[in-house]
Amino acid sequence: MSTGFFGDIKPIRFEGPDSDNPLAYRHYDPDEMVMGKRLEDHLRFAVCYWHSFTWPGGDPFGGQTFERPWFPKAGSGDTMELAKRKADVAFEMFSLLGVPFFTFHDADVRPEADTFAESRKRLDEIADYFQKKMEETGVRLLWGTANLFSHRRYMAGAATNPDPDVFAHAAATVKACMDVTKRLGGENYVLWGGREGYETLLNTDIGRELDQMGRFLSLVVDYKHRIGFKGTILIEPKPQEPTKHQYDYDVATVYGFLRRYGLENEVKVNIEQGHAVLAGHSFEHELALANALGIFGSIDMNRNDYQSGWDTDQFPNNVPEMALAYYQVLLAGGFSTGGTNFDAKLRRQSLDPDDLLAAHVGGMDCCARGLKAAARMLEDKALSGPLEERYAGWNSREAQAMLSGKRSLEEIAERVEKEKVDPRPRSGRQEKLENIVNRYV
Ligand code: XUL
Ligand code: CO
Repeated sequence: MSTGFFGDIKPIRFEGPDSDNPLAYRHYDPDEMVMGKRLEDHLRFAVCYWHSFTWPGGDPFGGQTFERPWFPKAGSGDTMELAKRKADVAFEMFSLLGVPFFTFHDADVRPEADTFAESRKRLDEIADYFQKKMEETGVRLLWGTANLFSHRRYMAGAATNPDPDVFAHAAATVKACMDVTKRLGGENYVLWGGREGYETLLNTDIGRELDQMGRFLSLVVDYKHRIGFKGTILIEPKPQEPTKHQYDYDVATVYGFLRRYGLENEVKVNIEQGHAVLAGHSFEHELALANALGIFGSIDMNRNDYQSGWDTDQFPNNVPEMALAYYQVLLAGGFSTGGTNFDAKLRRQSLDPDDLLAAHVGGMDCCARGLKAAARMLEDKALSGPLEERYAGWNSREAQAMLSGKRSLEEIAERVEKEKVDPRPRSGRQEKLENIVNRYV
């Protein structure tokens, strides 16, 4: 039964590139076969609950701009009734869009109660409600997560808090969220260290805080195995915001952290485009590095404004950027448990219900175009051919002997003199390669 929130809008369909219907897919045909796989199974789109249904449109200079029937009225508190109304509209939107997945934090889906036990009961109750909706609509859970950053108890961090009671509270919260994620068949569990960092070193012991964070993550991994959760545990790197410095700065930093605590085979990364940019990298850099280190998991597909310098969480709309990103995803073998989560929010002036739909439709179309361009580049060996050629010298027996540790520094030096080794510089052909990419996008 329709909630009426979106008026009489019909489920959004693929109408092809010539359609001028603002609420139709032009490039995302879920059934289109790309490299032997359906487009829906390549992209594995997910809508996030928090930005689309919980965020009121505020910024540091002003509060709520959106009016939603499930928001508490001024002066009255949030209720489970409203939470269920929100869920009705959320699942209606997932169905209208035809996305296979959604994602949520505990705080997005139920109002917090006065005690931990009551908050947990509310989460369980909403999970029951979700379970029915998921059965009715066929929408699945890409990942669940805990909000360990909004409540004031977490202002100095969750796992990295100087107060062990906060650590314990956060651990209990993650346990509850993992239980619910498992129950709902979630394919991953995400940890974003929203306030796992510091504002000033004057009150911070970094070594101690990293050890706390390592212990916390080990507890999570142990618990995952104990309850038989088959999903992937993912860390979402971000360099700063809300804290001045966050410990999960970027993919390289997270990998170092995982290695230090012996978790590099247990935990992968959820890479967000905007976070990559905040860290001074490109999205494709972070994706390529995660793949090279064997920790690529999933993506949050939302960009920042390139001028503002903070995390604006906008829907993607740049096809060449998407093509390079999905090129890396395809090189990594595509998603297994991961997917494309839109951790993206409307601009605060986009008030209308159909703005929510249009934003997702445009983002999905942009990703579909990018992925298809990436697949064509891959199938044509447009970039991999020149790349192979660039490293071809390493296929020789002597080069392989050096690489595998069979030659000492002295032996290498001896050969350089004896064989008069005299390397000839070769062009990196960057512009030619950039021109090739532009042929595909
Ligand atoms: C914040 C962010 C989070 C995580 C989930 O920048 O990206 O929404 O994706 O906690
Ligand atoms: Co994110």
